[in-house]
Amino acid sequence: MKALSALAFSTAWSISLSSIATIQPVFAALDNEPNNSFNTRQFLPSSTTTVNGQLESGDVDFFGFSNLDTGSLFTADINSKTIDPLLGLLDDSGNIQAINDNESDNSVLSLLTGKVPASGSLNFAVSGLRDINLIGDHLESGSYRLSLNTFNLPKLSTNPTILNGGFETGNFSGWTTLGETSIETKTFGSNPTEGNYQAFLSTGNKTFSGSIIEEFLGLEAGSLDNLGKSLEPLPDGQATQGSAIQQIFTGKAGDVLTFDWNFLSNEELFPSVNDFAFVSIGSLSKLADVLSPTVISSTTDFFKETGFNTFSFKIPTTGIYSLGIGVTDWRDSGTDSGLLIDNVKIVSVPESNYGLSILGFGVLSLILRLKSKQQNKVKSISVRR
Ligand SMILES: [Ca+2]
Ligand SMILES: [Ca+2]
Ligand SMILES: [Ca+2]
Ligand SMILES: [Ca+2]
Repeated sequence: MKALSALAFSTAWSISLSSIATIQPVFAALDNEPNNSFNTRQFLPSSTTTVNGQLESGDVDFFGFSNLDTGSLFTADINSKTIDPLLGLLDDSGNIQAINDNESDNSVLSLLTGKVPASGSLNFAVSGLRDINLIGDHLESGSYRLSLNTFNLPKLSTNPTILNGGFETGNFSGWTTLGETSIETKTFGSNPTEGNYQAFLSTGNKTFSGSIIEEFLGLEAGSLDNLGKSLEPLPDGQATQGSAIQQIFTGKAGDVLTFDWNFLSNEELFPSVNDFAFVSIGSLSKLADVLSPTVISSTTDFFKETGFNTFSFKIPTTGIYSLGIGVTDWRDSGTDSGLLIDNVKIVSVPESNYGLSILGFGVLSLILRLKSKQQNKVKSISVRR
């Protein structure tokens, strides 16, 4: 993700703090050589959440975390002022599951997210930039900190109607969030469409895979991949990593939900890296993708944007609805896209009242016409006099 305002950073930080506040206190361990292969990995004591390590040229540090809560989500990141790191995730047999070199378009630090497997174990390898096979093919040398956080998907509650739809509280009150989300002002480079604040979602930094987003939003497994595949000609793409927000509310038949959105991207116009923004309410659909014809150059830190558009959905029957809005990388995670959201609202069109008011207006105008006729009669009488 691109440079964020101080406000955005503090918001993102407070959210990540609140989500990890329920887990154990931080226990730090030191990197202990030799730990240069999966088989000689350093097993960390239970409750260890941080490793302070030292990487040398050609060195790889393998670590094993254990006794984690199966099914909980995790973020693992490397911070360093001296090296350009790369982070690998391996399964319990040593097979590489994921690699991250740079967490976003403007950071060389590394970050991986996912779900703790049934074994309750996670295995990581810390190496230097571009060492995607984790064999020490790099010249980086310096200290780093590997941090692991685990947390559960947020608990959902139902609002009586859409709350904080314009984000004017300056936070995500009323919403649940997953991934890299922040509240932005006009300093972002694109003005809010309502008030002073808007929401921003990114495909860079602390993002989650499509399958975890689907679970978060209560979508059918594979539905994000299927939507992405419908937008490009090749058959094998995946919604690799993204962010989403959700609000569950009670909607009345005939009411219309609307919100404003602006899709931003640094991606080239290639179908194979067709990042997209989406909405789910009733069904899942695309808001915009990299190939959207309306993409214009951007006044934000992104290269291009669609500008603000308005999404509209008429509530078919009275009941509880889940509104999910998100953005995801497609196929790779190398180049970021984002989504600005503002002015989420429900426009009530109470049909019975509307009908009554038309009836009422009709009756009133009839009375006025009758009165007018009477007055005219009186007038005419008086004129005669
Ligand atoms: Ca090592
Ligand atoms: Ca890197
Ligand atoms: Ca707003
Ligand atoms: Ca991308």
